Amino acid sequence: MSLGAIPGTGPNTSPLPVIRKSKVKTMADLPTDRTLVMGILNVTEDSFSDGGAYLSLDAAIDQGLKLLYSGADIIDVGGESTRPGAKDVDPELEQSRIIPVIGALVKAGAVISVDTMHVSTARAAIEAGAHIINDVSGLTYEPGMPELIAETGVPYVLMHRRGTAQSMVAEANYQDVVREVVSELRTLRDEFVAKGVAPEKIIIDPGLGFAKDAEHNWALLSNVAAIEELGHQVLIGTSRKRFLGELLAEAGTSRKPLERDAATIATTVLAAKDQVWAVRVHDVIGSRDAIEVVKAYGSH
Ligand code: PMM
Repeated sequence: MSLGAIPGTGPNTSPLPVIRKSKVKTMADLPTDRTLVMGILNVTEDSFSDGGAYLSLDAAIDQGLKLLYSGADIIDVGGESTRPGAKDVDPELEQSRIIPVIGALVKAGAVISVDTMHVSTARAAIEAGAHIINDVSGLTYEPGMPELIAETGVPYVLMHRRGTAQSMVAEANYQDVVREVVSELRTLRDEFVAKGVAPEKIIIDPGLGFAKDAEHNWALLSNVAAIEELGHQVLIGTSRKRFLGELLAEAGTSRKPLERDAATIATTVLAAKDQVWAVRVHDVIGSRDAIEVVKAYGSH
């Protein structure tokens, strides 16, 4: 679909239904009276639930527009799979996948976050109009990332992860996962602040599934308040993750990734009741609807 076909912007009629019309164009326009929904757009070969589906420019832009018209407040664009065991992607290839997509979606009025661990990609994405950097590297962040964030002043998602995509499964060892994750996030946060990043620009994410097994994920999800005590906006990503598949397993077989959206929506309800800033999901409509329910419930 071309940009000319965006509803209201050209002579063509969009084949995409507009579920929710968004007037948001910048971070400042984002609603503050409810949990936000970050829609996932993986322009990758091998992400666990949608790898390869949006690798062409047209398919990626189409999916981004679909997320936008479904009511995504933010679209998280990534060009490198982060799943356990995933191969590293060269930053140049990563940029060739995502920069044109970011440009098109910014033009369409989307607020964009960019899922990258690379300083050069983060810089190119910001130059292309991206609003937020979402860095899942955790304790292994690239040198220069705090300086870039301090220099540009863009909001930054600081996510907890131990090790790399190759090593993180073996690093899922904790005595007290909530206490240790909060403490490691505090240290990371302090490093970024010491290098000039404004504390209010830092969004904290406990990194469910990153060097965490199912028990660790449930402990963190049910103790979001301890993460919120760090004093930052909190982002939670549960969408279609393995711990939900394991919860719903039958006869020893995990529920398939594409059949985990109802469970994901249930976690959105829990996160929204805990007043997290945003949830990162594949199925935007379900989570937006759920958040409206939580908002109505909370106002009575
Ligand atoms: N999870 C994935 C990728 N990026 N970013 C943040 N901030 N938090 C997450 O939980 C997170 C992330 C893995 O999921 P995907 O492969 O479906 O994108």
